[in-house]
Amino acid sequence: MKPAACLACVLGVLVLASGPAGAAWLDRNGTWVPSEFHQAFGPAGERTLINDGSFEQGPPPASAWTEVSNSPNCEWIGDWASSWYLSSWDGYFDYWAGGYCYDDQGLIFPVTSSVTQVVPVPADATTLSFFYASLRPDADDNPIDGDHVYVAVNGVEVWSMQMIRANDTYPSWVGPILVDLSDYGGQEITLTFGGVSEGDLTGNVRFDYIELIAGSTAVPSSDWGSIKALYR
Ligand SMILES: [Ca+2]
Ligand SMILES: [Ca+2]
Repeated sequence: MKPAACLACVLGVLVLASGPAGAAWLDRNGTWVPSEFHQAFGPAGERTLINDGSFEQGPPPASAWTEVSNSPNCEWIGDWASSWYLSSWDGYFDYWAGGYCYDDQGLIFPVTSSVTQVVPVPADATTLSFFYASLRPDADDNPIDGDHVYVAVNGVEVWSMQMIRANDTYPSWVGPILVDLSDYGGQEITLTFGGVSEGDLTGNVRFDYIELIAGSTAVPSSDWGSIKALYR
C-alpha cells in the first residue's frame, strides 16, 4: 500500500474535476508554473480599509462588491495563491482582473471584469490607496490593443495601467498606489476596479488592500522600480 501516493492521485482527480474553481489561467495556453511560492505580507499598523477593501468576505454573494464579467464560468474574487504562487497582499483573498476563462466548448478566452461598490469618502480621508501585482506571461499584442486595468469613480477612470509586460511586477506586490479623490470628499461614490481585455491575448493584475486615507497624493519611490502607471 502507498496511501500517500493514492491520496495524491485522489486529490489530483478532485482538482481536475473542480471545474470553475480552477478555471483560471495566467497565460492562454494553460497553467503557468513558477518555481517557487511567494508569500506577501500586508502592512502593519492602523487599518483604514473601505468596506471589504481586502476582499476577505470572499466571492459573491458574501462580497460587498458587485462583480461583473464576461466569464460566468470563472470567479475573480478568491484565494489565488495556488494559481499564481503568490499570496494575497493582505489576508487570503483579492480581486484578479484580466486573465482567461473558458466557454461552454472548453475554449479559452480573455476576460473583461470589474468589481464595484458604493463607498462614502470621508471629508478628511480623500486619498484612495491600494496595492497590485501584475503579470503578463503571454507576449504583448503588436500593436498594443488596449488591454488595461483601471480604477473608476462614478464610471470615470481616475487611474489606469496597460496590461503589458513592461508593467509586470511579479512576484512583487507594489504600492501603495495613491489616487487623489479630494473632489469627492464628503460624498458617496461608485468605486470600480476593473480590467479590460481586447483581442485574443491579455495580462493579469491582482488588486488588494483598498483604503481611503488622509495624506498627499505623492507616489512613494519605494517598490516602484520601472512600473509605469498612467495617472489622469
Ligand atoms: Ca485581501
Ligand atoms: Ca489583447
